[in-house]
Amino acid sequence: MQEHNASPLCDYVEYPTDEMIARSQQFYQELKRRHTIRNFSDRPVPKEVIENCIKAAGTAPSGANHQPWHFVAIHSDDVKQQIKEQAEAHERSFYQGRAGEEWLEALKPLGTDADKPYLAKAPWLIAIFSQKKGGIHAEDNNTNYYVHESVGIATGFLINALHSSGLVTLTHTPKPMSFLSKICQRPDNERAYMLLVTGYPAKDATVPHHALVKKSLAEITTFL
Ligand code: IYR
Repeated sequence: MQEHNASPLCDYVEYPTDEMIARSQQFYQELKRRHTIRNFSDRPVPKEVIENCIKAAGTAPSGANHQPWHFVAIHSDDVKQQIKEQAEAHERSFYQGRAGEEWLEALKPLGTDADKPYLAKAPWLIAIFSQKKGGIHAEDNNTNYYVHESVGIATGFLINALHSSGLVTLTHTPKPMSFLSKICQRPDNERAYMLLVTGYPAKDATVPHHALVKKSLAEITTFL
């Protein structure tokens, strides 16, 4: 290996094999309880929870450790309302034909439509931005690498952290998403990646049957 500065790995934890198996099983059971939810309560969620979850997301691996992401945590009713109005306008044209027949058919079992009341109702919207240029320091302007992969992993960490804190999420990707850059006043080197709606579920929240169908281990895995 090339010479480089490094510290000893001092926070790794090893578990006895039995415990490792039990932990992996428990983790699977925990993640299995995560569902994408579209019925949110307006019950407030402390900012500290959102901060901790974003900190957890920020530990994700990334290309050259450039951490090519920025999270805009939106609590302001005014900003949420602006996002709702613009997202619904785009979604209306999407559902009225822009999506095409095959896509609309694929969405039918989820029951989605152009109305997005949760964008104004949920206590937090987290807009995730990817950065084409940046670097290990926030003020850098170097090339970033594997941006999509890196931001995808960080988003996965964030979803997991929010779930583990006892909140529910919706991964929302209005198409196009450029309006989010304007509303959130993000610079030119950033692209809106996803909008994560988060909060408590409404009392009558439902999960579409379609979303409960998960491929089996055999279907998603090959052991060689
Ligand atoms: N963005 C739209 C449509 C939509 C697309 C996919 I792919 C989904 O899995 C769910 C919805 C909307 O939010 O309604």
